[in-house]
Parts: sequence; C-alpha cells; structure tokens
Amino acid sequence: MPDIAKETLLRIYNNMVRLRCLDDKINELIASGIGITQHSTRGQEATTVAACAALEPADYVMPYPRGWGWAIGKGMDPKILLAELLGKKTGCCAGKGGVHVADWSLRIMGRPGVQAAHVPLAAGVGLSIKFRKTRDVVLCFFGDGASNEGNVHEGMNLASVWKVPVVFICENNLYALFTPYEETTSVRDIADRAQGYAIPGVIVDGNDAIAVYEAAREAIERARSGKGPTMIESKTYRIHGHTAMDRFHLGGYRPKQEVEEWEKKDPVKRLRERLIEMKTASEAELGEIERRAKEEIEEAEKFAKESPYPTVEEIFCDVYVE
Ligand SMILES: Cc1ncc(C[n+]2csc(CCOP(=O)(O)OP(=O)(O)O)c2C)c(N)n1
Ligand SMILES: [Mg+2]
Repeated sequence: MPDIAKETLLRIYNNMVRLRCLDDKINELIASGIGITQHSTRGQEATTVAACAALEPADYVMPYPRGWGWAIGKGMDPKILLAELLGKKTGCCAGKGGVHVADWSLRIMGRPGVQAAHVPLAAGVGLSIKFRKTRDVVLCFFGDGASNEGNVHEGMNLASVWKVPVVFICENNLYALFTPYEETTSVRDIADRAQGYAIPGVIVDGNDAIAVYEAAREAIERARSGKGPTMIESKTYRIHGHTAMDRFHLGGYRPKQEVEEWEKKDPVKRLRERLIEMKTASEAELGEIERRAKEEIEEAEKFAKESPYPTVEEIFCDVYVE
C-alpha cells in the first residue's frame, strides 16, 4: 500500500478524469470547425497531474506545450481555460493568450511556444526563490524532443550550479512530432543525462500515477530542503497524434500495434483499478467522479461559448505593467 492520503489519491484520479474530459471536449470543438489547437494528453495524464499533486499552492509550474495537465493539476478552472482558448474575455489571460495559458495567481508561469525556451527561465525562477528565501519549489516540464535542445542543457546546468529548488520532469512519450526519440537522442534513458549536471536522475513509469506522485514528492522535498534540483524521466506514450491535424499517427510513422499495446496501459484505467483494489474508493464513488467531470466540462463549454470577446479598446490592456 502506498503511503499517500486517500484524499490525495482521489484528487489525482479526479483531475486525471477532468483532464481527459477536457481533452476530448477540445478535440470535439476542433472537429466541429472551431479554430483552436491542442497537443492531446490522452495516455499521458498521470505525469503532469500526479506531479502537480505533490506541490503546495505557492509552488511554481513552468508548463510545456503538451496538453493542460499542469493547469488542471495546479488548480485552474477548466471554464477559465476553455474561455482563454476560445479567445474570450473571461479567460485567464482575458482571451489574449490563447494556447499560451498563464495564471500568475496560481503560479502557472505561462505555456511557451518555443520548445525548451522555458527551461533556463525555470532556473531563473528558482534563483528568485533563493534570493527571496521562501520555501517554494518549481516544477518544470518538457518533452523528449525538447531534451535535445541547448536550452535544456543551459537551464539544468545553471540550476545545479546555483543549487536552486527546481524539479525537471521530462515526459518521454517516445516521439517528437513524427520522429521516434531513438533517432534523435544519444541515450536510451534521458535521465542518464542528469549525471552531467551532478544531480539525481530518476526514471519513473509515467503511466503509473502513484509512482509518479512518489517520485515527484521525493524530488520536491529534496528541492525544498535546499538540496537542489532533480531530473525525473517519465516514460509514457501519446495515444493521439502530435496535434489533431496529424493524420499519420496510426499506421503511418508509428505501427498501429504499438498504439494498441500502449492503450492497454491507460493510466486513468490503471489508477481506477488500483483504487478499487486498495479499497480506497468504491465503484459508486469513482462513477460519481466521472459523472461530475463530464458535467463540469459541458458547463465549461457553455460558459466559454457564451462569454464575450474582448473589445477593441481592451486589445492594448495588459500589454505593459501599468
Ligand atoms: C525550438 C522549437 N523547435 C521546433 C518547434 C516545433 N515543434 C513543436 S512541438 C515539437 C515536438 C516536440 O516534441 P517533444 O519535446 O518530444 O514533446 P511532445 O510533443 O512529444 O510532447 C516541435 C519540434 C518548436 N515549437 N520549438
Ligand atoms: Mg515527445
């Protein structure tokens, strides 16, 4: 039995289910012709959600482009997120950020568009925490493809030199766009690269929410107690294509059978089965979580669609600090 409070386990399950419903809803909106985009997190929900569950409210998240798990995990209301994606005034950036979701009140520092550009910024946030002498921690997410960018090297090196409280989480979903990671990555385990920065490198089964939570909790405690950064490599898989525009992900650049094998390791289903097996929750309780999540996302869609767009006069607000 894992040493995790029942309330935490249920929060993780709830957020994973809410994230999946939101992901499905956005794909539905895209299919209906609404001009938005997303990098689906189906199959990857455990990493961002369970890692964020190990944070405290004052901790920071440096998001990356895949999905919205870091937003849901850090407490963003799906209504506000969906309104932002639809360019509405009620969104977290008043409709002017679009996919570049940020909410500084939740310490979500802003989803980048340039892969890996945020990694040195995570070291910077860590340095600011050190100067301010608070006990906060930064969780910084990036993908396997991004792990080969110079920015990751610079950010991880500086974070180690400065011994700042940053936990780097690389979600290795085996592909960057249409390229398998072995074709672009020098090592089999990206976590091995942590050695080059003299920090711990941890490998975790990214489809096991409990394992991710435990690994993140340990790394976060280490960072909080002044021992510096950790790198976690979460091994997982994206079930959908790179984005909804990707028509070649099934049987094109990756074998259909590979996708089917990973579908059997569905992290949501897997946590559900564990919760039942450990008697953490009953079938009825989990069913209620799933029903409520669906309802919440339907309401979020209605809210986002009915919300107004920003006015022309509002376009130049929030551009500079006033
Ligand atoms: C610096 C930079 N190069 C290229 C791109 C275009 N691009 C967007 S997503 C992506 C693949 C990223 O792969 P990975 O880091 O593995 O993340 P995943 O999409 O698998 O979650 C690329 C190359 C970009 N956004 N930024
Ligand atoms: Mg990838």
